[in-house]
Formats: sequence, C-alpha cells, structure tokens
Amino acid sequence: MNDTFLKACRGEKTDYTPVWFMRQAGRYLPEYQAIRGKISFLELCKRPELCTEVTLQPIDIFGFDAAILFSDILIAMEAMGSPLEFHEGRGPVFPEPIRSQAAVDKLIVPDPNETMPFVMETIKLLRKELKVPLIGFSGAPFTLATYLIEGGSSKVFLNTKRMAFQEPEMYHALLSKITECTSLYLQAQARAGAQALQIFDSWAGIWAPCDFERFALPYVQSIISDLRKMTDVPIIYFANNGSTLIEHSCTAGADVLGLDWRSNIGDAIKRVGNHAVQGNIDPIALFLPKAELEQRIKTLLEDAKDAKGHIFNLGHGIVPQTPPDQARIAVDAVHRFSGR
Ligand code: 1CP
Repeated sequence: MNDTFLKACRGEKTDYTPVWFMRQAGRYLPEYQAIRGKISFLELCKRPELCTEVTLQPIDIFGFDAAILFSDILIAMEAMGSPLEFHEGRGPVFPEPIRSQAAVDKLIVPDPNETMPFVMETIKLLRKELKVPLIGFSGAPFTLATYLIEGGSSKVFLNTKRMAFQEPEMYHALLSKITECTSLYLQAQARAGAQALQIFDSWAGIWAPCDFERFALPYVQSIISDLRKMTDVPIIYFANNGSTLIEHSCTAGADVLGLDWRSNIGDAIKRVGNHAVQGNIDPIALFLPKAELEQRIKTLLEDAKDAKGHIFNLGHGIVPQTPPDQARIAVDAVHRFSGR
C-alpha cells in the first residue's frame, strides 16, 4: 500500500507530498454524474457498491494519495431520528428543525452498526480495493447542530447562535447528544477499517474566538479523547474559515490541522506547534491558467517546507464547476514539484 499520506499525518519523512482534495468524489466528475443521473443522493449514500465505485473514481482518474469514504456528514443526523431530505439545487433540508427541549429529548443516540450498516459495509469493500489509505469522516458536533437547528444550510445562523446564547442548557444537551453519536460513529468507522479520520467543522469560522471555545471546541475535544482510547489512526480536524482560531484548534487533540486558504500556509505552520498540516489552496484557484496554477502550487509547497508534515489539499471542497483537467494539472504538479 502507498502509505505516504499516513506518514505525512504522523509527521514522518515522506518521499513526496501526498495530495487529496476535499469533495474529490462528486459533481465535477462526469463519471459521478453518470451514476447520480440514475439515483438520488440519499439513496446513493446507502448503496455500498455504488459508494465504493464513486469513492474509487477520483483515485483511478487522478492518482490521489488518499481516498475519502463517499457519504455525507448529515447521514448520522438522520440516524439520530431527524428526517433528512436533499432538494435538487437547494441542498439538505431538515423539515423538522430542532428548536425545543422536547425535540432534543426525542433524538436518539443510535448504534452506528445498526443504523448505518451501509457505511461500515462501504469501508470494508473499499479496503479490499484500495492501494491508498481510506479516510473516514464525520461532521463536528457544532457544524452538524447548525443543520438540525436551522433546518438546512444557513447564512447567519441566527437560530443556532440564539439557542447557544439564550438557552445554553438546551444547546449543550443537543450538542452532547450529537457528540455521543459522532464519537460512536467514528469509532465504528475505525473498527470497520478507516485508516484516518477527518472531522469537518465547516461553519467553525462564524464564531468569535471566545464563543468557539465555549460552543464548538469542547465537543470536538471530547470525541478525539474518546477515539484516542481505542485507536491510533491519525485524526484530522478541519475548522473551515478558522484562520483566527488556529491556536484554539490546536487544543482539539488532532494530529493534523486542516487549513483553509485564508491564511498563508507558512505563517500558519509557525502557529500550529507539533501538528502536521493539510491544505490549503483556494478551490477556485483551480481555474487559474495552467502556468499560474503550477506556480502557485510550487510556492505553496515551498512555503510549507518547514511543516512537521504536509498533506496538500484544497482549502475547502472542490466546486462542481471545476474542469477535471484542471484537477489533473494540480495533482500532477504537486507530485512533480515535491519530488515524486
Ligand atoms: O447532488 C449531489 O450529488 C450531492 C452533492 C453532495 C456530495 C457529492 C453532497 C450534498 N454531499 C456530498 C458528498 C460529501 N459530503 C462527502 C464525500 C465526497 C468527497 O469528499 O469526496 C463529504 C466528505 C461531505 C461532507 C459534507 N457534507 C460537509 C463537510 C465538508 C464541507 O464541504 O464543508 C458538509 C457541510 C455537508 C453537507 C452537505 N452535503 C451536500 C450539500 C449540498 C451540503 C450542504 C453544504 C452547505 O450547507 O453549504
């Protein structure tokens, strides 16, 4: 197996810089669209053979150094008992938003093997096929809570912040339940064969640092401390839009900090202490002309040379409009410039 990615996560010396892209399986790939044309997104997430196929597509096409399980962070929220729908063009919708103590009490902490067997099955199938490491993942409790409380995606997160500020006990009860669910879910993924785990805190950047410390970080710390008791797989914590939160994020307990593109990677590396880093080119920079894209990648690799470990990635998910050829240019450039 090519374990370059795992070595970089652990801060061991590697022959070249490993690369994968957040959302590397998905809508920018015609091969994905072909499968999605025949089945809804939620159904796709529950079909292990198809999830396996979709996970493998970008590995086969571009030669990424790690695969990420095809699923969605919100699958576990459906398993907690909150009905979930995906509306074409609008994204996820929770038709029964969680905004009362009674609604919080109704949520269950599910056994992940019973409620999400398709995820564990996908992991097992993938481990038979893959020659690169498999990353499992979850959302961070706060990010997951925003979808439950808002009833879907949000811009200002009024309901979430209002609950945290005005009804901190209810907020804490909800977050604690999500934390317990997520902890068990990630443990189950590790047991099924996931070789690294990434926690996506996509909306972390909406908080002031003092509130991030109160309303988001403790729940991530709790999950990681549970994981440390049962597995030594590398753990990646990605706090999106978190360049003002880097010192706080370092206390999450992860091995690797995911960085978005808003900080210079060299500056960020000086702030992360004993962590490896993952990132951090602007996903839209994949639209740059070839020579400029390559130059930007070269500069980024140089800026990251003092990292304890560096995994090249985008600063957030690849956008659906990205021409696949541009992704190929980027992956090849990372490999070539870093000495593969
Ligand atoms: O129409 C389609 O085909 C669905 C599009 C899609 C895909 C391909 C969604 C809907 N989710 C996914 C897969 C997915 N989601 C993966 C596996 C694919 C891969 O990475 O290769 C992963 C890791 C996620 C994680 C995820 N889902 C996050 C965290 C990462 C991030 O981008 O910040 C979040 C926030 C979601 C929620 C979600 N799922 C899908 C949508 C449209 C959204 C909402 C995003 C938003 O609120 O803006």
